[in-house]
Amino acid sequence: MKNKRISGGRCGLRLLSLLMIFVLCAAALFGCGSSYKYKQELNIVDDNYRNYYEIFVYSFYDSDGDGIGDLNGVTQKLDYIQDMGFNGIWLMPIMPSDTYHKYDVKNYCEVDPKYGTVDDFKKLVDEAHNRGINVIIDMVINHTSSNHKWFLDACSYLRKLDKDKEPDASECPYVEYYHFSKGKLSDTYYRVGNTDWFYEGSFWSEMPDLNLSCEALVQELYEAADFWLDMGVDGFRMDAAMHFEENEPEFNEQVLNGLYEHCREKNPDFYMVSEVWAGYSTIRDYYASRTPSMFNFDAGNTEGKIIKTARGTLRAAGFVDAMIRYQDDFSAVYADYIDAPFITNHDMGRVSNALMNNENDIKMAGGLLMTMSGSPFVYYGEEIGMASSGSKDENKRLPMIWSSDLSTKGMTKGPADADRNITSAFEAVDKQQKDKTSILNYYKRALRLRNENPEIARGTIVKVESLCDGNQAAITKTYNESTIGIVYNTSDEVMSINISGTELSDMAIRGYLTLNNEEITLKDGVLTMPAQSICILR
Ligand SMILES: [Ca+2]
Ligand SMILES: [Ca+2]
Repeated sequence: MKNKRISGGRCGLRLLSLLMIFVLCAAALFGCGSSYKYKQELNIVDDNYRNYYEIFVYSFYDSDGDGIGDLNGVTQKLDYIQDMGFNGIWLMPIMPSDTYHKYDVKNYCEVDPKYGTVDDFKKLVDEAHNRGINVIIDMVINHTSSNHKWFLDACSYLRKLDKDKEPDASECPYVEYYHFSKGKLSDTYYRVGNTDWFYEGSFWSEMPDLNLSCEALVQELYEAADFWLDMGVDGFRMDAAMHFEENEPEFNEQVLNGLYEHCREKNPDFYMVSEVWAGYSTIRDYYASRTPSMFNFDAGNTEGKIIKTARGTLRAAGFVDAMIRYQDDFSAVYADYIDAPFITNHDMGRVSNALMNNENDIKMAGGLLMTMSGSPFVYYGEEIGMASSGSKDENKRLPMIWSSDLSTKGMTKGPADADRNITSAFEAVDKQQKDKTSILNYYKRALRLRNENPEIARGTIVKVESLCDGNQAAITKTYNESTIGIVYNTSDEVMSINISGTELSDMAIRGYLTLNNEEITLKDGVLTMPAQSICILR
């Protein structure tokens, strides 16, 4: 009866407000993020602890419509990269090469024409620096392309050389740049034409190995480094560092250190991260090179500690123990080390595949990575749970999915030999940006937490013993006399964790990561943590 007296207009208003209340209640119930009240001021320290984004330029963003990603495309996406919270990018090789992946260089002082020009690169570096983003590039010095002028000249010299004569470097200096030998020294040696000469190609016949004990070659590589440093490059990612000379780690460490110190003369803030894809103790030992970072293949890869913890086969307490072991072991070899953890990279199946497209586990993996010490590296597409397929390399390097509409500007066509019709289980960037509970927005909050709390990357870890048990674990991290707490619940259940009487008891919630933005509360010393959640306290 009452309703009859209300005019149509007011009735509409009341319905509207009821609807709004319903929407708000639903949002609160399903945790749509409206309740997060812990956004802090940014506190980004300008040093070599950074949040890196690994970019395969070819598959990232195409600026000129030829279907191949390029440097101008990366420049156009710097706002996206910055908005996500990254303050460093690693560009996979950009130097001229005949392969799509470009890990076989033809000229160390040029940009591959498919990617753009030297001027495009300078512009990219300047625009990145304007946004506080450092740029590091892949430096591939274990081998060159078989079409590098050095190798072509050396081979043509050897072809003309009399059978009974030894090569003379004063006639052709490049014969000393590679590992040439009379006779096939191993399975990875290949014949030069129809001569008696062979060369080492440890990865592939078309990637001849360089001889890094040749002083003239090393000087040329230093000059190449100067070329990139002069354009403002902030660091190098050193490819295949343990293969410079097989089974000669001390020599390889000297090569790394020599280049690092050379670059530091020009830029004292120069950064270097090296690929030593090996077991844990080998990675640790390479810190004897006294260069900043080794990729942490113990934490990363599809069977690494991060993915295992996200999957639940390693528990939170075990994950924390691993983090402390990294800290103790790496610092014992090199006090100034910066750990370089990652989940996967361009050589591995993607995290979405390793975790069977389980969105919760994918988020958990991102959260674990983003609370680790050092400089985390995120492979492009990880932030949207992009798919890979099988063991074929091309299928690990598919086009970044900016939109589900493939005709959208900037979409690349990807490597020619990649399988078609590999579908991602998750939405494209444009949709995930609008969805508060997407993987992308989870990463964004995780990166934000790092950018609010410099202790996460730089702090010295101490375990809170009494809170470490199975799927729950807690640590403190202290940097510049400021201490934060990090508490993990890696289980599928809500946990009540009593922090009173521990090192965390005087702390308050500073921020958190939950699967779908559910709240974490701290009441009377008890943290209530939803399934697979991480809480930062201070
Ligand atoms: Ca292009
Ligand atoms: Ca080698």
